[in-house]
Amino acid sequence: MTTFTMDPDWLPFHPSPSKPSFRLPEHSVDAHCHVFGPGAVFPYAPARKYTPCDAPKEKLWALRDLLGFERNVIVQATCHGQDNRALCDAIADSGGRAKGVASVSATICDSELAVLHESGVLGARFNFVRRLVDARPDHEYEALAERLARLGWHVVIYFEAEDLPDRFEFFADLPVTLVVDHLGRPDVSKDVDGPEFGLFLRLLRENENMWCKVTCPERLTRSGPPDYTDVVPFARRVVEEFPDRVLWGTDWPHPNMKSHMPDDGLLVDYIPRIAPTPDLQQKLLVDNPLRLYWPEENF
Ligand code: 0GY
Repeated sequence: MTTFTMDPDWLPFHPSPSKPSFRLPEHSVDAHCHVFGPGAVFPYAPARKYTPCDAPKEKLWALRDLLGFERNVIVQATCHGQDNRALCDAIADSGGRAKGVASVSATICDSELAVLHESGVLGARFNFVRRLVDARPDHEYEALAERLARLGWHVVIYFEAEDLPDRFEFFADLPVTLVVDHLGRPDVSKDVDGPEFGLFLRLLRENENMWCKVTCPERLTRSGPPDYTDVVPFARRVVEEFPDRVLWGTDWPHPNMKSHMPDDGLLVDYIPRIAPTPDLQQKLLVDNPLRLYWPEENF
């Protein structure tokens, strides 16, 4: 049995999150969260860029119930590389209340993709954040995107805003439904009406196959918790302009946070600030994620 020691500067998830004041609508989905290990059962990848603390499925289910979510979308984290066993184990344990987004290699064969699909995986993540993964050639992503689209999957893309000008056409040309992580990671000290965020809004405007997670104020903020005042205009702009293509999630257990560890209950209380009406909340938390991840239920 391999044991792992978390990085010395690793911030563990909040030990006792508060119960939110905001009452989530019925059937709400936490559409971006992770499971880590436990490393003794599901070893972390040799090529990982960080070693986290274990964040097993049981803790995720407890958080789901405390916050008032019904379901989870678990996104494969880079510390597990392309070994999706911890993810699939969690989905299998969820009683139909979790779906997954995997990480897959360019050489994955159709039968392996079929096994993931059967397990409840409906998407793959393409990660372009250099501190998290080594670069892969674009043609690998293009070929994979075509294969995944045929399966009815979508692709989650994670990138930094400063890389968008170079990547704009590449993303626009990927022939698959795309979901952008964490608002495209804008620099929120800049103007929400400025050219940088304007480019991101243009990407969403010109490509109706693109969705956006309005997640991670805790990663983007400079003004800090719990109000994340500087992130609100960015997230709210996207929610209001693209109400049918937005998703929300906790990002528990919040990998690689350095400034602070959010209280997940207070993160839920932030939702009405970016989705101020019951109609927007229903789309963000229920209708959109169910349409993407539980299409078989025809809500
Ligand atoms: C996130 C963000 C991060 C990490 C990962 O897969 C990952 O390792 O996603 C990050 O460090 O920004 O989405 O949880």
